[in-house]
Amino acid sequence: MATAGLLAHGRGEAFDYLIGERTRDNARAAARAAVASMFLAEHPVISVNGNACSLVASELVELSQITGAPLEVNLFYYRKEREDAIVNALRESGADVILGTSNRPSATIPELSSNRRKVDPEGIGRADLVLVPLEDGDRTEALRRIGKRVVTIDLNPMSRTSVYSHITIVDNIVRALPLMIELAHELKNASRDELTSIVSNFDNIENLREAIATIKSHLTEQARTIDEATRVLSETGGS
Ligand code: PTJ
Repeated sequence: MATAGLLAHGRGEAFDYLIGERTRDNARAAARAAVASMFLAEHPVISVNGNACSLVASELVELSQITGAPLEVNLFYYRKEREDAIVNALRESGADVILGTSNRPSATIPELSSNRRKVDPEGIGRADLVLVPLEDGDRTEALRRIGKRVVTIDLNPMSRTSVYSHITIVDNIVRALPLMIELAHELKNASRDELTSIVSNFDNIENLREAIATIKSHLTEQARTIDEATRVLSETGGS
């Protein structure tokens, strides 16, 4: 039985090759809409799992501090040692309040099995928006069913999480989080009208289509590069 989900990163990396390992325009637009909706939300929360924490602990803390969205630990593969390791990493990066830990009160999300059904009543329990990076489809669906706005970061534009979220940033979390921090500094004094207009002009499904189109054109470009390399090799006498 698995005790942690380290493979998620490997799977994600494969998709990073497919988008060309850089932040595309569609991801930039989604990150802008994500940050704008975090500022518009009354109780935004950032959900932290093992993969997100091991890749971007300090950036999660920084984003939480600029947007005022508290951090909540929410684990699929719960073990007290994992929770402690995550809490330590977040604290070392300057986190003050950390919700969702076993010493705190807990509420339950219906229709979700596993430890993730437990949420902090002061965090995801009362949140109107939850940022759930690198998550699985069941959790995204359950959060939507109970009326939360869901924002995610997921390299796979075809995953259930990508499709079911209100806003999906199709990018590597190691690039997406610094971009969100930059955008949060830029938008922190924006008017509600400006933020609302950014969010209402964003269409997640259209954005996912763009992400898939980017993958297609990147693969076409790569195929041309291989053709060119083969031609050069044959012209220079390679066998
Ligand atoms: O820490 P726990 O116990 O709560 O476990 C977390 C799990 C493993 C359950 C959670 O991370 C998970 O569900 O992972 P998945 O379903 O394997 O991956 C979720 C999505 O994240 C997949 O669509 C991956 O392609 C994507 N992904 C993986 N690495 C990255 C990524 N997206 C952005 N940046 C990455 N570096």
